[in-house]
Amino acid sequence: MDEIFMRRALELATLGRGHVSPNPLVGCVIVHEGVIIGEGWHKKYGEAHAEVNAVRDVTDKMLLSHSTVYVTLEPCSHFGKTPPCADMLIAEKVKKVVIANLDSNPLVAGRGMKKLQAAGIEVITDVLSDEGRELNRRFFTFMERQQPYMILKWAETADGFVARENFDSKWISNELSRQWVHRWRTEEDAVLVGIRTAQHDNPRLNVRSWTGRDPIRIVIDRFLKLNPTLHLFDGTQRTICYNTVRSEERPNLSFVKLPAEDFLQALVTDLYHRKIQSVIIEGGAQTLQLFIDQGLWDEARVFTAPVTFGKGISAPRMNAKLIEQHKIQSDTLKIFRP
Ligand code: AOF
Ligand code: ZN
Repeated sequence: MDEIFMRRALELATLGRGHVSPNPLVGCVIVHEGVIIGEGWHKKYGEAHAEVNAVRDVTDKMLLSHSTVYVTLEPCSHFGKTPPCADMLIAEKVKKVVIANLDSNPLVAGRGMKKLQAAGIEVITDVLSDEGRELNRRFFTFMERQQPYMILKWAETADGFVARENFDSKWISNELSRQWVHRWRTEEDAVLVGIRTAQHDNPRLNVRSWTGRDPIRIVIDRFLKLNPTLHLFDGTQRTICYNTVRSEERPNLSFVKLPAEDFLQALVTDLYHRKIQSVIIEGGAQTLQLFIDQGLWDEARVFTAPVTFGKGISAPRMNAKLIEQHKIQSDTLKIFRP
């Protein structure tokens, strides 16, 4: 039974996708004598936590003292943007709390659970913990490794090329695959490209064929060679240009100087300090390969289209494990992990 209710809580948690970062996705169900009497999830960054929304959803508050709370993440113990959920559950005198994952946020990290136990509430942890870790892989990576969750994305031909030598081949994947990419942009905090992609494709890196918020744009331009008239610099969307020359703030556009040595590591650390929890790297091949070679990636999403170029710029190479495969009309999408 615990797993059934936790599965529902995990499902509710996903409804916050694209709205809660850098907070985790959290869902909560409250069960009285085998019946769900309240449901909630963390809907928006800075707003009420899942437990608060679930308790609000309960009509007869008298039932709470005989109820079990299923929550995908350990209830918080700190005053953040909202007061501690653990205190609220104690005040409501709930009987039992079942948790999928403990919170890796150093402000919480087990304290929420201890608070509940000290108040005499029974606590069970690690129910569907693998599913919970997977759901919040961005949050856990960010908290535990102090760097964003890095997703690589590219489209390659059947014979393994991502572009022609003269870069005149902008589209390899089909329109539906490209729509998937727009959805992904709404789900991650930032999109990153290297200098060659910025130059040759002049991308906008916004969300057009899906609904949701635009990601922060990140471009690597070590020597500030890029043309300032590119879409990336138009100030319509928060943009960060990492370089080795100078730092400068403009409206919606930050130039950030990093040391030439350990440039990529400095870049991910800077993203961490800016609370950017996940990044999707959209190219080009050279930039993708740099992140792969430094071991700075957590997931790769590769489209393969049924076309051949014969020659061109080769797709990145990596040591990876295939974990998922989808057919998107004529394209194949493969998802890998290191
Ligand atoms: C919970 N339930 O639904 C979430 C939690 O600034 P705040 O107050 O929103 O706190 C953010 C932190 O609280 C976040 O980093 C994580 O540790 C925890 N998130 N905790 O009990 C929730 N979203
Ligand atoms: Zn909380």
